[in-house]
Amino acid sequence: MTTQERTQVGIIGAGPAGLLLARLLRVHGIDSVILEARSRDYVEARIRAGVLEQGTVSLMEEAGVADRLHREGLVHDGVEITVAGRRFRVDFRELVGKTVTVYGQTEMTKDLIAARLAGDGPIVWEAADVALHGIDSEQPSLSYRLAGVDHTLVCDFIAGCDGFHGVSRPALPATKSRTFERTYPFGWLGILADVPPCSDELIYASHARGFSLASMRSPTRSRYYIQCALDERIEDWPDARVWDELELRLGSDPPPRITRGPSIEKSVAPLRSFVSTPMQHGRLFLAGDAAHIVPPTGAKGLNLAASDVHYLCRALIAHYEKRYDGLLAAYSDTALARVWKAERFSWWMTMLLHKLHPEESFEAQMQRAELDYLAGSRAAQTALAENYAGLPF
Ligand code: RFL
Ligand code: PHB
Repeated sequence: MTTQERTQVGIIGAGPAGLLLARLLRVHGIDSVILEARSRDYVEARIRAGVLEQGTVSLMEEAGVADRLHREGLVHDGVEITVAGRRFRVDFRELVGKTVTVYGQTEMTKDLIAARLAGDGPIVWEAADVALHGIDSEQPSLSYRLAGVDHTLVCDFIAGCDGFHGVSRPALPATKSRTFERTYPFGWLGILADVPPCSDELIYASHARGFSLASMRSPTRSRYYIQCALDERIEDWPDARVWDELELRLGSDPPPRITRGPSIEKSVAPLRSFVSTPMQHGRLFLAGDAAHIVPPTGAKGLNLAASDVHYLCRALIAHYEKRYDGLLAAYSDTALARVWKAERFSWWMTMLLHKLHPEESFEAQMQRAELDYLAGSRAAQTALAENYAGLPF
């Protein structure tokens, strides 16, 4: 038996891109159905990003889901950078008049799911075998299976918000798409612990033993990362070893006040830069990690998903409210112009701060010179601040 349903926009994926798009469309009276492969518990427990640009916060406001974000989010005016034990600060507010907000992607996801389920429309959890059909036609559709029953969802448009491993990007015709990729020869080992953060702001540290980052989720929850080998085994990193390594790499004068505690999550993630162009074909539009990946060093992944959603939503509103399709036709070019700049910034931050070259090599000297330049130049710090706090969209 096959059940057939209809909606205006069929959205694949209940990550931040899919959920934010659905919410913004609802605000403008446009219907959608979200198909999500995983369970609600799984999606709400996933630990990921933590830093929101002002533009992302504004979109959450526009979506009417920013109350808790404003209550609990931590507004940061800048970041600290430690180079071989010497610490300096980049002041976003002073240099570019902007701030960032520390609020977990997990919390943002929970807020968006709660709003959706309060009457916005369905999220089909654990939708199996989602497949796209007729993206070149005016009536594309999505098929999926739920609890053994086959369903078809007929829509006007499909939004592929299903992340890097989803089914949307492979549905673009191979002859018309092109991908660009760079992998890095290291990963990040991350831990989450219910201990107070070691500093009021994030600390990015470049050290002879490798990069590390001190971040946070709240005044009582810390998130730390260390550069590690790609094949690193979590079993080889008991908590005590992680804390010892963080103390060495984050060490500075005065030293940060690192409070140790049991980890509540520990994982290794590879670093990757990836862009698939174009981000649309026929009636299929990709947004977020489905179309591009950045290494986490610049804290851009979630924020890029948000800016894609902004452009796509604006284009769909123009279609439904004004019967104007120019913005839809330009979606990929518009989104990619911002994506490439964020790719460049994330690649640059990654290459600047990680241990990549032998100590005595020319490349290591270039890295030191660039870090020294950043530490002492207002112009260099302004460029970092402008990109980290987020280019306009
Ligand atoms: P997501 O979050 O991957 O969501 C995609 C959703 O689609 C579902 N899905 C499917 N559903 C139906 N059918 C299928 N066939 C499906 N295949 C997949 C998935 O289950 C999932 O629910 O993509 P989205 O929405 O584009 O959001 C992107 C962000 O999640 C990502 O860019 C950020 O988390 C990246 N990132 C960071 N971004 C920042 O802006 N600031 C940060 O500080 C930051 N830190 C990070 C990060 C990512 C990390 N990891 C683990 C990759 C730190 C880490 C460690
Ligand atoms: C995080 O808190 O998870 C985080 C913060 C900044 C980054 C990456 C990750 O650059």
